[in-house]
Amino acid sequence: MSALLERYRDLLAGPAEAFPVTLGEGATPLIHARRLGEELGLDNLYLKFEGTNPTGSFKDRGMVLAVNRALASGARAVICASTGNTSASAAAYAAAAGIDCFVVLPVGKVARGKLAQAVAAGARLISIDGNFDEALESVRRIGDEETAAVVNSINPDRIAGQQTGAWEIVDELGRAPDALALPVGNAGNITAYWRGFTRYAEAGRTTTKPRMLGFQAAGAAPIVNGAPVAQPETVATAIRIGSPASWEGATAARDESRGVIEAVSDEEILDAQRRIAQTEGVFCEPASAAGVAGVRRLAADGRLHRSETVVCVLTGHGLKDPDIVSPEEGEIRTVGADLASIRRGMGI
Ligand code: AN7
Repeated sequence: MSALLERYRDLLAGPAEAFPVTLGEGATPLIHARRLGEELGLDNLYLKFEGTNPTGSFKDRGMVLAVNRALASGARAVICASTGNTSASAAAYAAAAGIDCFVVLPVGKVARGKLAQAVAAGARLISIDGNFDEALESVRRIGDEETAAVVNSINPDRIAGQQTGAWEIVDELGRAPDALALPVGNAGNITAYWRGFTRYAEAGRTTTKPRMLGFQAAGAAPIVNGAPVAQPETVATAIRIGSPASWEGATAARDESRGVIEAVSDEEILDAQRRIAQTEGVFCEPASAAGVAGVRRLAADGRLHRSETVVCVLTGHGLKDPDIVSPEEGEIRTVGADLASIRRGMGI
């Protein structure tokens, strides 16, 4: 029984509905980032580290609901398009449910750890000579044929389950933060968080709602540009998406919350990823660092104030994409096995 879905049953599900499939999702740490906050000029900066979810990303919050409901409706298989994390999550939950999982992936653009997860869980991988947007278009059509339940965020259960991230933050802080920052790819998560805060306000569990701060990679920034990007490119492969399915949800979140959706460069993303790890010990994947890169800019130009409570959602674990930080030549000192050589290697 999913403890996450049980905890928020009153907002998510009927009283008698059963959720037998669980991997222990949710209840992720909200870390007060004092050292990083000092660097950025923010006294109340928090990191919601979604990398501690069972498959290492926020996708598990919605996948647990989507797969339980697919199972209950008699589905024998699920299918998704993915830049990596959705496929890793779908593969794991489908395995736990005892049903098949098909994943359609953009060739050569899925991080190694995510591929390994899908393969290990026994998913059937279909790699296409195309990008995520083309993969999702095909999956929509196959979904219409009803051979497999689609578990991309066009499935409303995915967005519904992902609201739990917002609810956990309010429950833990005792109120909504002043601002919430996160990366934007297919735009499901920014849609889900905003819906979650709004739902909590309606239920009387918060009196305020945060400004929503969404960040796309500069080479994959359709919402910022106001037009789809035919050939999206970024080092943050998770958000290499040119035609987001939840475009309107994202702009509604931005406009209703008086927030922003801006672009950050690959260089800013990778720099933020390193600073998060080196100041807080939290290793997230590149896409996840986009929110922190954006917050750094907003704090620097005075659009975020020192005293404001800012939560950055770190959407996925750094171990998923180890190639991004493989040591370059010279970063590892190779020395003899004797103490003197090791001391020299240490520089003492
Ligand atoms: C780490 O797995 O789209 O804006 O197919 O893996 O809700 O799409 C992943 C997206 C941010 C963007 N951070 O979230 C997929 C996929 C990480 C991600 C996003 C993704 P959305």
